[in-house]
Amino acid sequence: MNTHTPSLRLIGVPTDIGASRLGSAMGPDALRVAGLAPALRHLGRQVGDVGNLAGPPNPQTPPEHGLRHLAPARTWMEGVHRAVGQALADGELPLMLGGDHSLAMGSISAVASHCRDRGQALRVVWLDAHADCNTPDISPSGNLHGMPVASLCGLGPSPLTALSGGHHPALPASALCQIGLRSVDEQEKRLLHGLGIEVYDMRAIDELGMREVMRRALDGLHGSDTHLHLSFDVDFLDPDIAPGTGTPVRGGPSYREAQLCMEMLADTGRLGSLDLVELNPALDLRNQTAELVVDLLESLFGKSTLVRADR
Ligand SMILES: [Mn+2]
Repeated sequence: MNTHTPSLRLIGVPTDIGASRLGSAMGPDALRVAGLAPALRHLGRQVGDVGNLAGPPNPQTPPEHGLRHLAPARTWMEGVHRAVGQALADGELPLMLGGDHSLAMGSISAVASHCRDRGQALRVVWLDAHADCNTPDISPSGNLHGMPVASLCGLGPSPLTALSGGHHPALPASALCQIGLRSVDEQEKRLLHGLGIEVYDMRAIDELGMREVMRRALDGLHGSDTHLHLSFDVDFLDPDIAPGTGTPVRGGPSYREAQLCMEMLADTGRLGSLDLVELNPALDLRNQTAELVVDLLESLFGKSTLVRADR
């Protein structure tokens, strides 16, 4: 079982370079204002905040060859990749404070390299309203935050797919599991299907219930040596409870469903790294979405109502 409890390393990634709507660059500070670090310390965790990574500004230029902002976005991803690799090498748990979801190309490629070097299995749980599985050929917008899943699975231009030390693809599609999807582009559907990614869309959550979805998604993790990476897009949540995000889609998980999701992730004891992305304070109401995220992350890091016999 997991005897070592790693320190958490908060890493701010203040950029919206992969998105159309500006504002997720302010996400890291909104999470700090909402009291993320003290809340996690209150649970007995060691928490260090290394501040924000630096990177190029958002040039707000139109797509070239189906991609927007490739060169400066790649600079951000390299910075994220290095910071995550360093945190893992230091035995800490990197927690990315996004920023838009394009940063996951940097973080997950680094996690995948780390696991490959150690011969450790990797499971990536991707909570999102969208599949983020576009490529420049099929993307309606050219925005990079719609492409991390395809890029990590080896589809897309080499500046994006080759982040994992030239290892191609960064990870097998079978390592990924997506939960909460309810807005997938037509050609993206075919790509997802072709890659064979395990997907639980909102219909699956309706029909099976969150408990059974999470049981399947986390099957085999308890008591294993698997590294669990969580990529948590705020638009996973229903916009009625989480309005502070750039691409909201109605019909998402409720507060209780999201809590159960976090509690079951915590129960595995395997969480090794985390992206928290697409929080947009410019669209939020009195920071309520950031506060909700802090509440959910408390559950993710072990807050529970009762002493649980299974821990
Ligand atoms: Mn996303």
